[in-house]
Amino acid sequence: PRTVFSGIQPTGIPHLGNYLGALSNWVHLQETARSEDTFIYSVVGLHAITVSQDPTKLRRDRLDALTSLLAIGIDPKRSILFFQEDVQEHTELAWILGCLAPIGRLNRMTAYKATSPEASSDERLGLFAYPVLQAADILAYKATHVPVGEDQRQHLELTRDLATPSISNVPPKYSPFPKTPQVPPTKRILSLRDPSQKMSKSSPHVNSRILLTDTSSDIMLKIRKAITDSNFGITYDPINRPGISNLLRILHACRAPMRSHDTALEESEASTRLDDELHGATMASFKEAVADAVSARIGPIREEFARLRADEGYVRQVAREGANKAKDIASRTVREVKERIGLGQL
Ligand code: AQP
Repeated sequence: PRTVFSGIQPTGIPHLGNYLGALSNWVHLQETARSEDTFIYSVVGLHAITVSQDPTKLRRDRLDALTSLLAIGIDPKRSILFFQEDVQEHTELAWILGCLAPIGRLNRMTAYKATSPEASSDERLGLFAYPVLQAADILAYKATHVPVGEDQRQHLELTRDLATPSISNVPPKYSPFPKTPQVPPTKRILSLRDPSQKMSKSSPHVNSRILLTDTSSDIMLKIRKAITDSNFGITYDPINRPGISNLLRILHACRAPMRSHDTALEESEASTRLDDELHGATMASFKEAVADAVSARIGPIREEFARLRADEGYVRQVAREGANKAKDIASRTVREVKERIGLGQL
């Protein structure tokens, strides 16, 4: 049986990069479930506070993140949906793993270096240590599958190493963690304003990202303004034409039926399939085609989000029930781990 775990930070409404890079795969996995599989999806507030957050905004963002997961099709009858901070075992296991994680290893994490290029003594411990919390998130459920974007590969490798008996023996009798982490080979979706950066919730440029709640006219405007280049024609060339190539990937992914990322964004497939249609297209007509495909994919999500937002009581109830189910599993793991290391109940 598979145990699938993944998380999203409550740092704003999820964008097209989150959706195409990770969240659509969460739904795909749920849709292809066998009866013995377990799906655990979390809104990870403890990760969000590794950078400064406004408490009022964070409260709103937490609810919006969980609402977004319901809106894209995560079904609380089939998947456990919860707020990470409601299950204390995450922090408890993170401390235990933190006592085993080598600092040198954390120092080499590229995601950390990107956030703090010039690490100083003012750097916050939580930001530095968050891959350890991420390892705890995964190991608390002994997850066998962790569908995340490719930017998370290094963190999954740390998780796998912290789970090996030679380092931690945590958790005991734990073997099914895959030798190579389950990262879809999806290329990241890039910022519409600066294709050298990934599309991100925290970029100050609102036109750099398409939100799952954007209207068709928002989408059209943002795609029209997307930075491309002035070369002739529409060709797929991620190195020399990153802006156009990003739009091509978006077009292809939004048109693809929901399916595994193993095939969804294959570059060669993307370029050959679209070549015929786009041969001779102008930049304006190309952008219009991209905007139409994005609107068609996101429209139903936006409508479902609006419906659920009017029913906050339901969303809170899903979170409460999810936290109880998650706690049942995570507390068993933490009990086993504490026994193992000599901290079991006397
Ligand atoms: N641009 C992207 N392309 C593909 N996948 C992406 N992910 C994030 N950005 C892209 C994947 O989305 C999942 C959830 O992301 P997260 O909420 O944990 O935050 P993040 O990775 O730090 O991404 P953001 O959206 O840019 O948030 P902020 O601005 O708050 O840091 C992850 O699986 C991630 O890989």
